[in-house]
Amino acid sequence: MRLWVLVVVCFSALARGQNITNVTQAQAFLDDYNVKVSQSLNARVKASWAYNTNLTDENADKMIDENLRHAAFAKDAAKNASLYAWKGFEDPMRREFFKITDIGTAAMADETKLERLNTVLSELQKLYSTGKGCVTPDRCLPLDPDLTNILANSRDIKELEGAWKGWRDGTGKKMKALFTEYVNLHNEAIRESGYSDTGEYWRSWYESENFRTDVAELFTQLKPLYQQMHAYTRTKLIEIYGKENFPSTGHIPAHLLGNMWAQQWNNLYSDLVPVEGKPSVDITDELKRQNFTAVKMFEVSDAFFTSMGMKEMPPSFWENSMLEKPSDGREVVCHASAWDFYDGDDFRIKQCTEPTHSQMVTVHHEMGHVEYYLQYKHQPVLFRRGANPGFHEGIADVASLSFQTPKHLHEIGLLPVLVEDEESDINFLFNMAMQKIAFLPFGYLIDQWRWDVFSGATKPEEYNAKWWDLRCRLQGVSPPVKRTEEDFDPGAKYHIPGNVAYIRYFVSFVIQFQFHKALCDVAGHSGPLHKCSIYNSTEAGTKFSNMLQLGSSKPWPEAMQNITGQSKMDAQPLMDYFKPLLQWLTEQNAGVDVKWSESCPVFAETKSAATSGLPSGLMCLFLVVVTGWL
Ligand code: BJ2
Ligand code: ZN
Repeated sequence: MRLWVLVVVCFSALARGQNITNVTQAQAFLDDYNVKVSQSLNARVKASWAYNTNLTDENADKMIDENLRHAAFAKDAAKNASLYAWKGFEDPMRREFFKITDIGTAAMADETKLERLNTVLSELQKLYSTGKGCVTPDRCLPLDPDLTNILANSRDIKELEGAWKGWRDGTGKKMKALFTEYVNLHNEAIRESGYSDTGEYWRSWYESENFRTDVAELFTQLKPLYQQMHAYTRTKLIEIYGKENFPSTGHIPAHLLGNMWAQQWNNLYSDLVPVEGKPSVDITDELKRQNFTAVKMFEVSDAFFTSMGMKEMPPSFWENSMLEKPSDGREVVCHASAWDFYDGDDFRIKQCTEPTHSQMVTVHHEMGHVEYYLQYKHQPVLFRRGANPGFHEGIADVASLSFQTPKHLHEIGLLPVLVEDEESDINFLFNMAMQKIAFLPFGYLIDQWRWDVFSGATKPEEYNAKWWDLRCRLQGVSPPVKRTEEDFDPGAKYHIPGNVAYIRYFVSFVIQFQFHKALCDVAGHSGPLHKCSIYNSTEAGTKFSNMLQLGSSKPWPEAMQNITGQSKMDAQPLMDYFKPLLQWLTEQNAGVDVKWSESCPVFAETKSAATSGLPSGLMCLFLVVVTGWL
């Protein structure tokens, strides 16, 4: 009798699994799914926006409820989709079914655990976004705009050190336990959806067996360029701050590069400018002089896209976005982001915009994301994504490669004087390299660290040490003050508590030059790539839009082929773009060892290390007492 029951159960399970082959029925399922998923995502994103623009406990609870409700919806839809024999369908139907079944953390069966994961994530987000850094014990400041400005503009090494350490004490240090819990819960959830760990799941978005080796090879190929930038920057910074502030290992102390994470160095442009006496290519002063408001900065960016015949931001964008840091006392997530509300109508940006060159680049970046959302909004909901996450980021940066060319800035009145000669070219390329080349090892290493954390190769008791191993080895930067496992420096970077994969940015910084080159060709540009601007080119706009409209409906190599004529990631356009600068840097660095030691400096070696322990007066007293006692 028991055996009979078992046979019936197994048979009906088999019958339930993957047996609907009727394509018309499958299409009806997809149509119905698209209506429902759009509503479900819209409600979820609204709750998330509410929390991100007002970090209260009440908004956190609502966001968590919405996340759980949507997870239940996704799980149910995945179950229903698995009734279809979708693996035998043709693309794009097969592809859409796959995406419905690939539900990430929503696969977690234990609802209490899924709720806990969501709670941990909202707490991590809040710790980061409300964190303050104490530059001195009685001077505690938020990241935006205060600590950001100190890192960008102060040349007082003690103040820089205070801001750098203060931010890490005020954020990452408080996250270690929560982050460890998040890693375990996230992995557990992801394993239930069939991946070995979260890193494997994140890499699956690139749909390539070779993705890890592909990015490693690109990184190796680009390393010589970075080494030249690093060596030149180090020489100049030693002139500014004195040799005693630099370790003998060849590393650059991480607080001296103009940015809280030393990820992009262009805030040092005026200190390090290759050829003095030329008009600046940094527009910060001009934005301030012309009293640029946040809205004006976004209007300038909007005009860039429309000049190419691309889509303008809809009225609701201007009504609903948060383009400035609120002054009503609300705590918000200031880290800039772009938002798709999945109703085909509501698209927003949230940015605590300041009138600086770096922020103008970010304005274009976020608007580039929204342009992608607008272009693919007709696609089924699950194809409303980048061809891969690196595509979304690369697309986001394409406009600003043209926007920043001195000729264009001059034309739109943001560079008062235009000088076009080889020396000015070097200055411009140097500013771009401080953004693009300086970023490469940073963009590469974050997920090298996280992939090992998720796989378990890196244990919680070595989180910070492994982080600094990578920072020292790959980026050639070292901590200005001693670090231990009491610290959790990865947590001081938005995307770690924010649960946002990062290799997308490394991919982006390579492929955006492929996109730029392809669009410049279509725009009829001749001459060096770094001089090209696609502003006003409707030919480039059409080519660009056609690719964006694909969303993720096809595997990314097809989207790449569509725009560049070839299907692979390729570092050559980036190298071509910077070729004149590489030659110039190599000449400047003649006779300089452009390398640095593999491992971090041993702490006592640096001046800061010596002074960061006991104050020297106290240390002397201690030695006198001990010697006397002996
Ligand atoms: C400033 C920028 C992100 C971005 C935000 C936060 C995380 C994801 C989004 C997504 C977009 C999308 C950022 C810019 C270059 C390097 C990196 C950094 N903020 N995100 N919703 N950047 O990519 O815009 O807006 O649709 O996928 O973090 O480290 O500063
Ligand atoms: Zn982005």
